[in-house]
Amino acid sequence: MSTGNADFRDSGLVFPEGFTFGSATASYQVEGAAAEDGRLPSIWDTFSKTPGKVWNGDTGDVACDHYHRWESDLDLMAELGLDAYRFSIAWPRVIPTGTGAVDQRGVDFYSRLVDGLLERGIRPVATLYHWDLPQTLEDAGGWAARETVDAFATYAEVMGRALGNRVHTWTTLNEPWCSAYLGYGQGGHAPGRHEPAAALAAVHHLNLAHGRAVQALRATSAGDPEYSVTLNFHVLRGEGEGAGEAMRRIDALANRAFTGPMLRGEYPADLLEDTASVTDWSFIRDGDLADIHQPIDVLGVNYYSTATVRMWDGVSPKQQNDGHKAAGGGTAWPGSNEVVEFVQQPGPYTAMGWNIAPEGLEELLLSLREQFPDQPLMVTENGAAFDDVVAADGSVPDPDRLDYLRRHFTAAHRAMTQGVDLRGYFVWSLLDNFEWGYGYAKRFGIVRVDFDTLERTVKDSGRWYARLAATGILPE
Ligand code: IFM
Repeated sequence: MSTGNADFRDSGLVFPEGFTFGSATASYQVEGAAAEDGRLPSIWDTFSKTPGKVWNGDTGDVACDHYHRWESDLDLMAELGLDAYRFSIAWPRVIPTGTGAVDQRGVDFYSRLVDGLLERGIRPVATLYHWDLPQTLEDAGGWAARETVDAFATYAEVMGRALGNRVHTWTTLNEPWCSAYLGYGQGGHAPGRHEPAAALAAVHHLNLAHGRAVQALRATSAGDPEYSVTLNFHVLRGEGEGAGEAMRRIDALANRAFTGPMLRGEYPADLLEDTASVTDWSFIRDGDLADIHQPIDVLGVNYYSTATVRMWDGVSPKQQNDGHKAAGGGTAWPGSNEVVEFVQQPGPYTAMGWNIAPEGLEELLLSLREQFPDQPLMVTENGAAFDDVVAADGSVPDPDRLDYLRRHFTAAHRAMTQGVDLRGYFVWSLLDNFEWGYGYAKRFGIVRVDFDTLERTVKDSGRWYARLAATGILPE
């Protein structure tokens, strides 16, 4: 079969029966309706309205207008044959000031969404936190303050009671690395702070929020949902003398700072040592690690590209090609900023400037299997931004994205043939949407959104993915 520029012959790679083919979005990136039904500002509303923070001054005020178009968006997912939809809940819709009164209109929106998914045979995979912290909580200290953890646990209880009889999988946090280090250290993400010690406090409070939320969801969910968290792992390569040390340091901050407490119940000793000049970690209290270390059914893995690090001599102009170049001004690497640099990697690159390295996904999945042999895995995000061009007939041929996905699915399949327990794969993203600091300039969707008319058009990659979801056989 051939559609547009896409060639859909089968590769012969077969995914197992029951493998989940899904797609993902996040509330602030798609919903719009920023001031509707009682929703109050999140840190991303504030940040995007601060001049110079987001490309072109773009905001999530309208985004994809998914808040109003959710039914037709669900129809689109059904047309694509998705097994599951990974969405996030906007905390400031449900508890607009972060603590206190629940706005039932917000809860009802997600309840309708979940019912709509189930009616169409699509499993709801709900993330509690994909970066839209109620601004009121940030004003009280944000993730650097322990009180935010209590507020999050209460929010988790509210959602567990409301949706826990129908949600298939609960995910507590999406990419706490970004929330902590880009939000409080590097500053390229909301709330845009440049406080290395606060970034590390945020790491701990996010870890604790995860554990407390799993407990709260378990206590309140009437059904039998699965529990998970999604981490964006850094797959590292090293260069030059001391490459191993550079990789160890970044692995500790980026990866083990989360997997250590969540999956082993301890912070890595080298992380505490590397960061001793920044903080003494006295925000860790007795009992915290036991609270964080909750069993989860599936570990969510987000993967886009690799990163290459080397020890910095402290003299040459510092390279910082870590894939997060959106101006932040601060550092995402407290304790290692003056020691390690991120060097340019060989291409090819996506429109984000991220290198395309499908072998990194295979390597990551194998490494997680080795580190956590009994932990089932799920790719909760993988995809690519490219500068799509709409064809004269209105179709959207996106061969580069299609090729990116095909190669990454192949890599995941290779990992599975080597024994990795990978349960499913969510393509980022269902829709072109608000790409944080890049606004609407970067398109990740397998469905195009025209941001003037809000019209949706399935791209060639979307049709290719529908074929994969329908057959379980990777189209070439
Ligand atoms: O758009 C983001 C998403 O919100 C989190 N993971 C990475 C994606 C692409 O940058």
